[in-house]
Amino acid sequence: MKVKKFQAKNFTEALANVKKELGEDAIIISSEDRKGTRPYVEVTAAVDYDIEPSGNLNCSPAYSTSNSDIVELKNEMKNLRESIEIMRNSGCELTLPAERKKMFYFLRERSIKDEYALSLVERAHAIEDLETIITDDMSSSRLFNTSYSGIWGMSSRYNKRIIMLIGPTGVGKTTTVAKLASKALKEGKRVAVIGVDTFKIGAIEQIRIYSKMIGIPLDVISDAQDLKKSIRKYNDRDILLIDTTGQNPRDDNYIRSLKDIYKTGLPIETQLLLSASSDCDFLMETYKHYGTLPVDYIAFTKTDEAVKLGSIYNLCRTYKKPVAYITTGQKVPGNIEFVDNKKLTNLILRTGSA
Ligand SMILES: Nc1nc2c(ncn2[C@@H]2O[C@H](COP(=O)(O)OP(=O)(O)OP(=O)(O)O)[C@@H](O)[C@H]2O)c(=O)[nH]1
Ligand SMILES: [Mg+2]
Repeated sequence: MKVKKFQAKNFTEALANVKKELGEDAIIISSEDRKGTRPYVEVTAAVDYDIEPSGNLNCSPAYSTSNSDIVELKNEMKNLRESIEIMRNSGCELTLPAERKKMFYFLRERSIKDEYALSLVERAHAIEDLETIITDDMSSSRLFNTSYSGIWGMSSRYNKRIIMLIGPTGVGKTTTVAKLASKALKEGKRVAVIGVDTFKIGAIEQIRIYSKMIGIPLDVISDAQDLKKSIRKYNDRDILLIDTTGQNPRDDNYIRSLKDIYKTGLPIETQLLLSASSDCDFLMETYKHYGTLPVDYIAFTKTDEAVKLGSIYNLCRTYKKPVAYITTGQKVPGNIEFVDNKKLTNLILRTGSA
């Protein structure tokens, strides 16, 4: 085990130095605020080195160890590793002052990642400050994109909006296309829907039923070339909504077929739909795959089912994408909200389901 002291301006910086030098597996043993004209934080961290496999011990000529000695040694090592693992999982928050520790647990309870919770706690003096800080963070993630022109705003270059919804299977793409189409229609826009047929049983039927119910035209296409024709056909429409079918994002053919759509050079706005009720690790992993496509916005579905919404913050902060809207139930039309950052923050900070 290697133990080392680190000094930095604040805890977050010290933690970053620990990770850089000792790696992700390092554990924090203690942390102290050093006062004075130039205050700093001193963190003591340790890392457990990998122990050579038992084969090396067995053939060591320097000691004559019996089998039972080796078994005992192995058990001790196992126990030691387990203790270290427990310490690692119990985390560095234990060294935070009481008020900050309370804030940290408050954030963790809402599924905000530990490293983000630590950085928030570092910036907040009291729990009441979190709302402003998180709202600011969410706003800065919007700055990484061209400003969001509102759901029906037109870009200056094009006189129509072509919006494609992508995302994991069953996340709510078709339902959301129907919600968006109804809303646009209600607001006086000329709308059409394009369904990408992947021969999944029932998929086209579902969007066909919705289109009929809402009273808008539907075109079913099977590849990128068809899409060009379809867009020409709907030249008189303000909003074209493209419904895709979710497939395994690890499947190269699926991602390739989506990439082909962009190769047409059409000004497609891509909204990645993710279910707010999914586990945060799953969402992060999923984003990595879809993130190879030109995602413009994230939209979170099923927020009504989610108990904790911290993953919205985690996703936005990690991938620097703005949230276009959230969906809040199965009802069509309705159950869709175009929330601003303050409202999103309030949702993230709330406890339990809404
Ligand atoms: N609770 C809840 N359910 C939703 C929401 N949005 C969609 N659903 C439900 O989720 C299920 C799947 O919705 P779909 O719209 O078919 O999902 P999809 O992404 O089109 O699925 P695939 O086309 O198979 O990839 C349906 O039962 C919807 O009613 C929501 O905001 N809240
Ligand atoms: Mg669908």
